Amino acid sequence: MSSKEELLQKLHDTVVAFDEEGTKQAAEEIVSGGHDPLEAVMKGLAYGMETVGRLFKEQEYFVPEVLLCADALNAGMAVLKPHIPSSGEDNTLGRVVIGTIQGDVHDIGKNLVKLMLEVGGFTVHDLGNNVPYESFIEEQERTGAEIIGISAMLTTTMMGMKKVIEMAKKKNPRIAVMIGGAPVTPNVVKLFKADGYAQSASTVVAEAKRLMEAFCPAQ
Ligand code: B12
Repeated sequence: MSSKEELLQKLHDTVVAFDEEGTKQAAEEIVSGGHDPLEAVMKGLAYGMETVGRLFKEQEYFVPEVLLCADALNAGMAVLKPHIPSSGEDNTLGRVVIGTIQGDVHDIGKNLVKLMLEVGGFTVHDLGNNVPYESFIEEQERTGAEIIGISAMLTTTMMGMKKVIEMAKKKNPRIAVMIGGAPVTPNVVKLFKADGYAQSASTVVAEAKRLMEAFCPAQ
């Protein structure tokens, strides 16, 4: 029987090696060993994807390899997610509409943010990736969500966030918009006049709670 640390390392290594079967096995061992599945997502799968990002930057990996790594990560997620306390009736802290902006298909980070918000007690309405600007506004109106969360991973598509923020504020200045993704910095947040930001999924719940207090103090 492998230790928790060994399994976390195995999750990392198998994502990097795009060994889908290996990732699945390690995830199953996390579950059967009674280890924390959320920790396994963050410190195993997501950590593996960070390494993949570095290899992509160093041009050791190219798009096909990265896609296979994403497949391995998703295979691990499929095993772990059902064992993480998920959304339901008791998710009452607030409602979030989330999506990756138009023109952008990166959704791994957005999916992790969604997971953390659900685990943290929020109801999340996920629009997926490549989401047209207007869809964020329409879904907020349909669901009455207090927060819109937008993800962008490309410097080009990031500019669309500014448009969605302007559209949302024009409709209702009391809707909070939080943004995130690799190219988003605190300066961008200021420039785009976003209300919230999280550099990683580990701080997103605290940020969403802060926004709820600032924008919906009575609730
Ligand atoms: C995986 C990946 C892909 C996969 C995506 C698979 C998928 N289903 O997501 C594929 C292969 C499809 C891909 C394609 C492309 N990619 Co790509 N990709 C990556 C890579 C390697 C990893 C991204 C990732 O998943 N990271 C792991 C997750 C966990 O981290 P994260 O996404 O940053 O998310 C965290 C935070 O940012 C934050 N967060 C994210 N969203 C949100 C939202 C909110 C509301 C909040 C609060 C927080 C938050 O929390 C998350 C969790 O901790 C990055 C490299 C990198 N360093 O980011 C390049 C990268 C993003 N890609 C890049 C490029 C250029 C491309 C392509 C144009 C390549 C090409 N020539 O075709 C295409 C574009 C396709 C498109 N139109 O979208 C560049 C972007 C450069 C730029 N500055 O614009 C990067 C930075 C690589 C590089 N160094 O050049 N890519």
